[in-house]
Amino acid sequence: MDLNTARMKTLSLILAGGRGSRLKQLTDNRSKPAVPIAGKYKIIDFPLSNCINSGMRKIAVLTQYRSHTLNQHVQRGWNFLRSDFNEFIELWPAQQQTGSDWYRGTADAVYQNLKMINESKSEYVLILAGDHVYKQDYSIMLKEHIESGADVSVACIEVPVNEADQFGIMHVDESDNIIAFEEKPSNPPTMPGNPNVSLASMGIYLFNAKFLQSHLQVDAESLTSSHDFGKDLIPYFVGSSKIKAHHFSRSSIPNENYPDRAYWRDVGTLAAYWESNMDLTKLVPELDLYDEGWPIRTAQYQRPAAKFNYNYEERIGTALNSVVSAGCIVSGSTVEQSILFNNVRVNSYSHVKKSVILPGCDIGRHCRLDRVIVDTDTKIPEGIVIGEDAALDAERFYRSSDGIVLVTQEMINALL
Ligand code: ADQ
Ligand code: ADP
Repeated sequence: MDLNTARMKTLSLILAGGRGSRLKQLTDNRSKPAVPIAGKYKIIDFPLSNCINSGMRKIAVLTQYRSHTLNQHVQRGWNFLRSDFNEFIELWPAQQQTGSDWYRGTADAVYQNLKMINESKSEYVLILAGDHVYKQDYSIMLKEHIESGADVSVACIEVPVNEADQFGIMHVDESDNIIAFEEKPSNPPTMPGNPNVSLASMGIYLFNAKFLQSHLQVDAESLTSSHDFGKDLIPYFVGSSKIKAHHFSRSSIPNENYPDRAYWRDVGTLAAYWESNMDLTKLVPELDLYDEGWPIRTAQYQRPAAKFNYNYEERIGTALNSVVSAGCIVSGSTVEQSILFNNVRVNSYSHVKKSVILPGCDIGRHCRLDRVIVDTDTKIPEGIVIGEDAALDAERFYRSSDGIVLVTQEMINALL
């Protein structure tokens, strides 16, 4: 089968039902894939854009946890594919199709949709996480998968060993057959000859459709399984099926300024979330959002351009090394090394530094914010100082061990 036909016979499933509890109150009212990122996007825009750009245009988004804003985003921003060309992006919410359970785990989420998967008459099923930030050409992975004759391929990336306990960690032989796999090991094995790195699963799986189907059936009936790809199915396939590793470095979209680095972030914790946003304020960010060859799309709304009001007497009213999105007004205040999402107001005499301000926030006059994440639509009252007194921050807001402070409207209400 040529690659083009194979692409058309691939169904992409984006798992978007998980909460992502390590993001704390940021995921109280939304699932992790719906968390805003990089000024104007939501995390799910990355796998969705990758699918479109890779020519994989049969896409289903599997939702469950607090999915309202995610559904809204996908419906409003991603409804441009044409079913008469046999292309679609559909939302597949948990709907108890196979019994009275909601999705019990990632494998069960796919199992509960087997009927629709069969109806799509796909040869290949690409399973993606909805909560990673990266640029990947899945068609390169598909090509390798077909050429290798594997039942399933798992995308992998080298990670520092001190972070490896957050991932599924594998060993491969010289032909990239996976010969061992352990989900989130407390004592992660390292790569041969390199004690500092481990080979991690990216949670991206490419299956032959028939193989997937038969194993999901067995897994669904198992009483001991937690119905999770990483915990149950992938380890089971090692030694019993043809399971291959696909190295992300071969299919990641290169950034010409960082030719040796393949950018991939599982923005699992508040610190990781903060850092991946901060990266975009660097002179040359590792994630290139300006590459017209691999555009990241999102839901677009009508908004005016960003505006800056300078106070000539006091000499304040600028944004330095910052990303400022549409609809923002920075008025007589200083924004430094920060990201302002859409429709943010920063009022006079305030100083916002190294902070991530989500859409619709209003920072009152005379505020100082340093290393703060402010959740959507939060109104910070006049004169509040955040990020200078660790004990006070921890008392009033959420402060992570890395010193990043998260502020939500509920926390502000509790202060008033
Ligand atoms: P985790 O990231 O811990 O590990 P998980 O929390 O299960 O895996 O989430 C994977 C994806 O599935 C996420 O996009 C999440 O939103 C979604 N999801 C979770 N539960 C769901 C449910 N019940 N219904 C629908 N969607 C759901 C996995 C692998 C590791 C691998 C890492 C890489 O298990 O082996 O290393 O991903 O980040
Ligand atoms: P036991 O109870 O003896 O441990 P199970 O049938 O519950 O055996 O299987 C153990 C694990 O292996 C389960 O998590 C299940 O998901 C996985 N597993 C077993 N058989 C298959 C299969 N044919 N395909 C996929 N996964 C399987």
